[in-house]
Amino acid sequence: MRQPHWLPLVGLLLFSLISSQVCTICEVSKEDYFRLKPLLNTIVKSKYTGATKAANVLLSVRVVGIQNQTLEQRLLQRVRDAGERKVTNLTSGQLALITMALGACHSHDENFIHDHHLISQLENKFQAEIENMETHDGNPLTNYYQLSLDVLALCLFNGSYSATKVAEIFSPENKNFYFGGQFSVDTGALAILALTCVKRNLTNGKIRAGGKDLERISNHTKALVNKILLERKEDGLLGNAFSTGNAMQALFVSSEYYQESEWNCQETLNTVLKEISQGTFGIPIAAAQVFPALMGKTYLDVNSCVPRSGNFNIPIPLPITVAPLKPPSYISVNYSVRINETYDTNVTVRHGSVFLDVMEQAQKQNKTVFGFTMVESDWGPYITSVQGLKASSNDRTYWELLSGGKPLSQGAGNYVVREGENLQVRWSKY
Ligand code: CBY
Repeated sequence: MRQPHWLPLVGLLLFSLISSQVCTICEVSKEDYFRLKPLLNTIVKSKYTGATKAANVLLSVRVVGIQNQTLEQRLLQRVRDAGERKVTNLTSGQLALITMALGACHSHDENFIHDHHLISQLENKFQAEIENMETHDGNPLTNYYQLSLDVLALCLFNGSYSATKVAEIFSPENKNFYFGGQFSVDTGALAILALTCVKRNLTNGKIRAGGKDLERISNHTKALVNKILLERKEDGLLGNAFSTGNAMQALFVSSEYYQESEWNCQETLNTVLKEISQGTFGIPIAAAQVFPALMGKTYLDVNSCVPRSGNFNIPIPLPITVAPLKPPSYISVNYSVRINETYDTNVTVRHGSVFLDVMEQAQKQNKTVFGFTMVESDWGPYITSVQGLKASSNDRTYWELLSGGKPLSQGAGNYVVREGENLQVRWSKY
């Protein structure tokens, strides 16, 4: 019997309808779970002194559905400490992360959010960010990564915010999406997650808005998606290894804005797995930020978590084996501070030293020229001043770290230096 001639056409139509609905989510297959072990190790081994670091990790652990009472209790303790004692000292994004971590997966900690008025405090902090933008040439107190976290947390946990304001500030051309002219993939990704949440609430009638808000939010999302796809590297990474997890989450929730052919999710996933095996995500915050995406999850899933029992064997931290004492070997590097002039020196440090060791050594040589201050951030030490000259969010100034004239993609506490390298801290504007 002959097929009716229109049958292939119907097939084609059905196929295109279905494929435009499919979410481009790829995730690590069960057989490959063992490749995530280094991430779990990093997460379990860490001491967790900082509350926001713990919050970021708790959020990921919960969203992924890892069931581990001891780990969760340990993280919770840290996060609660911050929520109880020093909310005023927290930045808006830190409070947003703490709120999301506590609120994730309908645990009992939701009461904590309520009892400590975390949502109304977050509303105030978000407001303060916007007021600072109004008085300081569009510069928030912190940055757009944190403003995105604020909107995300307020949106997910029924705080109040204005969709019109959100549509206004998250315009993709806004300077806060760029550092020194370079689009920040991390920032764009978090903004997409926030905008998607707001869009969902507008569409399902949870919040009301002016007629143009929905359209503007959709347009912003589409433009940000395109900017992220433009930052795709040959190996599939989006931005760099540290932004890729966030970017994958953003692309998971925004698949209506790009064609399947525009992003090969599997390729990105494979490269991330390779990076894991090379030890790239060796600090807890890096492991936490990449984990959800690898399991096909996003921060928008905090209200619909599925526990994943028995799938992971949580490693028990092994006692650290001490290597037999070898006499240390030394390397020498060039180090300079650049403001308008450049101040040079040569420094000898132990093999395996990090950027910060070089800075400390130089400081010992000459405190006036190489003296510096730092604060502990979730990603390790952040350099706040050199020669007494302080970085400022209001002026968009910071101390940039470079090697051979190229900006580093790791902070001072993690970047391992090599013999003969030309290292620099440079007074820069972003
Ligand atoms: N988190 C935040 O507020 C940070 C947001 C973030 C976009 C972040 C990257 C992304 C992330 N996933 O967490 C960010 N960095 C910002 C906003 C900034 C700016 C901070 C100032 C401000 N007003 O908030 C600024 C000044 C532009 C900046 N980062 C500077 C630097 C350099 C720090 C140098 C120093 N003085 O110590 C540095 C080292 C770049 C350089 N070459 O100088 C840098 N950042 C790096 C490398 C990074 C990545 C860290 C990767 C790593 N393995 O250590 C980063 C993940 C991150 C942290 N920055 Co910034 C980006 C990346 O490479 N993908 C919210 C809070 C609640 O936790």
